[in-house]
Amino acid sequence: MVSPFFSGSGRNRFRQDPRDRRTPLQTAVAHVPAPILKVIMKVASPLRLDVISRRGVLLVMALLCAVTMIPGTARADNPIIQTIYTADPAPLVYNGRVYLYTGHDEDGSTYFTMKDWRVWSSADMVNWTDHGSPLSVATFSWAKSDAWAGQAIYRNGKFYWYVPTTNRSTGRMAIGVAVSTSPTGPFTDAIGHPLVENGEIDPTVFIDDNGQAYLYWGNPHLSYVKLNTDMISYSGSVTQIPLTTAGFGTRTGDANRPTLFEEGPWVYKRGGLYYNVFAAKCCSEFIGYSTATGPTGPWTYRGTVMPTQGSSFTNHPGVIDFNGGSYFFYHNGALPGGGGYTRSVAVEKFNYNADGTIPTINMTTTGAPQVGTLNPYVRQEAETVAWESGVETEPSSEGGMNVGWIENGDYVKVKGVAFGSDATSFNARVASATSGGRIELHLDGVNGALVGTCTVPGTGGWQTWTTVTCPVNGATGTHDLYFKYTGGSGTLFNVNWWQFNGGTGTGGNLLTNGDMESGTTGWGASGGTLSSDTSAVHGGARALSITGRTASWNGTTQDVTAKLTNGKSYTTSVWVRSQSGTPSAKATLAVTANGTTNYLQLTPATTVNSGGWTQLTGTATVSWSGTLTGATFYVETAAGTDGFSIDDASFQ
Ligand code: FUB
Repeated sequence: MVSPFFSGSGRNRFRQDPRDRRTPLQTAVAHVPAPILKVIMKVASPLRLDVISRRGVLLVMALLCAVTMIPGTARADNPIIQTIYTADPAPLVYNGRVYLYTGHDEDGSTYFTMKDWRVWSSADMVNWTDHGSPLSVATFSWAKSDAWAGQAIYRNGKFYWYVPTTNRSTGRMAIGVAVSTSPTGPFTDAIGHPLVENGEIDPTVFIDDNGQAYLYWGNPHLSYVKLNTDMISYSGSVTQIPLTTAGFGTRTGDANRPTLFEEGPWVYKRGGLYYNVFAAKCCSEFIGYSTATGPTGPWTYRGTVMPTQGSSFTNHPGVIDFNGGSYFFYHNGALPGGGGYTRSVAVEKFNYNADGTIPTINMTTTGAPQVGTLNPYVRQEAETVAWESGVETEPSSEGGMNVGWIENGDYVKVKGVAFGSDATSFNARVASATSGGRIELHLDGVNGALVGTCTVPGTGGWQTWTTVTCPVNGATGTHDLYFKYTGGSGTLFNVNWWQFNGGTGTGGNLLTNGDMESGTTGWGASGGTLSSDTSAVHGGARALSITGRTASWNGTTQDVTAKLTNGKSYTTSVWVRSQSGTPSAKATLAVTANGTTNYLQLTPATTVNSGGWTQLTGTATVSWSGTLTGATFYVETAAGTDGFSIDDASFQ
């Protein structure tokens, strides 16, 4: 638990004042002057015989470089994850969301003590949903330790996650590959043995425009193999990329490492140019980059992306384009208790220069601006967080994660919540093994305007869930929303999800029973058979399934005729899961006016699968001429007749 403002003790053994985290040695060396550190680094450098021994050297250095905490004052939203320490970011854009794959530094680590990998996602770059840990060292029966820096990629309906971990039988670092049909897992070992092994680390994966996939990795060398289209085997031999000073810059003072390349390559292609962004010149590292006209070089060193900054002696790049912007992910030691082995992932937005070069990017506490707003009228996960104080997350018995270890005064901030003009009530899914407490709804600050208070009762268990409702007054426009949790002493309650409600037709969800918790109420089928499904749900206890479809337009339907406003823009969100296959699903509105029916596509057709839930989302303006006589909301497929399920739908 690394939240900056908590106090007291709960059932979490990690809950402690972060100011108490430093060991006496760390405290003693926290202010070692920089020139002395440089001397230590020079002495340590020749000892670096291989990656593993390098880590030993770094252990000494890290103790000497241990940092002091950041005082608990109000701050912006970088680092983007605060509930645990995270490292080695690997972002992936998929279906309109950014999925962020990270490592996980254990609390209080004094080495790279990393047992599992984590997944987070965001549609707006500021509110990040915790998807927990779908992959760990234990997933690989042949691995013994070290969940270090990996990267995931999507191909042919599956997600492949390449990770470095230590092979028990050889004692060397090897690259494993895990696979899942969902970006959030669970992931399984795809082949039951290392994909490649040469004692080196930090895989990055890239698929070129012609379909050829490449896996690169290395420290101290930089190697690649050509992956086959199955993504779990390769052709040809492992090839070393020549580390020339022209390609990777010049390092002085280390005869064994004449170039700046250290580790953490991130290879991608943009505008016909191949980029290799990497951690440079240990230690402390900065981020440098090289470019090439082909995927295997020859590379030309282009300079610094992010200078050495902050209190982590490693850094690690991840670069994406998302929603028209470019984003640079990295890690630092900026959270309380943070440092070289207790790192945190952060992100900055940037613009490429006109010639394709990358500008110098500095670490900030502000982070990236929000893309759009967050919709409070659809079910939102409690573990979707822009910033938090004092809470943690854990797997929920209802699926996904829940927020827990809540104590009096803890809070969660959700950024840029678009209430519009008519929030009238608030629902939250809660559980408490004690006597509960209250959820206060504040705008724009933890002590900002109070627009509602929900009482949470004891429910008899931390995973015994009930839904509470309370009235809301004054939540209009767009605001940062603070859930301030209050109550007595000790741990109060858990929260799984929340949702605001508003008046229909003016901003609230037009769909009846959008969360499917009332069975098939409100819903129909345009062919096929409808049923309320408890076997696989996106949230709550029920989803809605349709089977026996004989045409792609056979789908789940709901009449919204009486609820529409001519010329109004409506936003759709619905979670879909196929029962077989990977059909393309979409939401459509059939609008009948003056005897003519027009079909308006509400969301892009999006590939869904049977391994997990995929969100369809889009915004469209609904208009008609003459008298409206019918309007039907459909979820259907672009082709095929696979059965599918929907859950947590909104149209507003
Ligand atoms: O997180 C463990 C190691 O530290 C990674 O594999 C390297 O890139 C460095 O960040």
